[in-house]
Amino acid sequence: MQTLILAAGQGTRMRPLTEQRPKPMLPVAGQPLVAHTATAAINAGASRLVFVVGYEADAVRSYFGTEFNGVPVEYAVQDTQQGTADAVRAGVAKLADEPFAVLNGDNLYDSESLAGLFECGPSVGSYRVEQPSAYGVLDITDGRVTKVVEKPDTPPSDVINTGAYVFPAPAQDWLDVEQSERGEHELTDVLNRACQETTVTAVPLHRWLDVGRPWELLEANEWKLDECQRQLNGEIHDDAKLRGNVIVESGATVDAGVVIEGPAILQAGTTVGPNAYVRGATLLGPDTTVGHSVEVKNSVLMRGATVGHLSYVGDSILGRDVNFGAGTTVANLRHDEMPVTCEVKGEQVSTGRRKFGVVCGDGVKTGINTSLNAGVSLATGATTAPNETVLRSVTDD
Ligand code: TTP
Repeated sequence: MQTLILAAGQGTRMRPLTEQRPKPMLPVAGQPLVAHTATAAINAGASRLVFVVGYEADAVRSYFGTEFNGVPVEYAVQDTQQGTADAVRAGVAKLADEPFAVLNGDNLYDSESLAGLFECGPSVGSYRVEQPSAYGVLDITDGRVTKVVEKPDTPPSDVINTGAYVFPAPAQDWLDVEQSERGEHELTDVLNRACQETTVTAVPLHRWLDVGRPWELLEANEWKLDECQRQLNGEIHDDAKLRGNVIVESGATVDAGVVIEGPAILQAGTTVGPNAYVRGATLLGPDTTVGHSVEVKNSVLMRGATVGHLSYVGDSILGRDVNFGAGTTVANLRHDEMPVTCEVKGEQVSTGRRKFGVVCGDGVKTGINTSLNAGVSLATGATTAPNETVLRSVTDD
């Protein structure tokens, strides 16, 4: 199945983490998010991948090159991000006149379900949710999709569109759809046309995750870290205790007195300890440092991030080269135990999580004894003074 992977979006809801890189290249269990999408597609039978790239396109190109896991890779460029139908229109120029699959490059899918989708003819991956009104909802009669309705007040079902499709070959000529109310050319309008022209089947996916907002990056890491198998290749002190599925890559160092409870990955160049505690689903990216008396729980530290001494980091994402001064402490729980909120495009949004810490853009530096409140987001390059307490997000403005 020739497969288009949409990876051109600007990822504005994921800022500040997407200021220097496209969202599909954010790290998930030691690989870019979209590498998991591509792997699932290949395992499901993708014979050829075409990435539609745009925003920060070179990052995608240089990671995948011309072949990925034995499957040829090509690229199509979407110059301005005018919506998913527009992205597919850019991509079909690279396709043969045959049926084609489309996947969102910022979504995680399980391979088995995608295999079912690829075998099903015209189809859309579906997923049951408790509150469908926030999604594109599928109207289904006898297993056949009759239409998809965007964010309806009265949803026709509790089954939603996952952004995974198989279109018939003629759909390559159906992409010239009108702009929607939000000013984009939407692939769901093409799906609606397909529902009129042919039989479109809803294929339930076992597992699916849309990674649009920062806490969903933690969820993606929780999912994929959970699938990792223990593998100890780095330099590990005899006095360190590594429990469960922990991966220590060659070139990573674990010093005396360290306790690591998996799942966790320590990528090459990482040093942990002495006397540090790493737990939960944690990704310590390449060249990161977790020093003496530091606890890191259920977090993602991107390349070069440093938490040197006497600090707590929980349920958080630290961008590239972030540096936490000694004694920096992250809050990840509200006193009222309500879900933590986080700023997304200027608005406070519920993360739905009882535990959520902070989001730090690349190059953030905290002064010693900084306290960061739960849900705070710090803009790229933001700094704090010693003893500062940060209660609200710091944006570029
Ligand atoms: P979205 O998540 O809707 O858009 P986005 O990735 O730009 O993020 P945000 O809304 O936070 O700004 O996109 C769904 C998928 O489609 C995703 O994989 C990116 C891709 N896409 C394109 O390739 N081109 C586009 O013009 C748009 C809007 C999305």
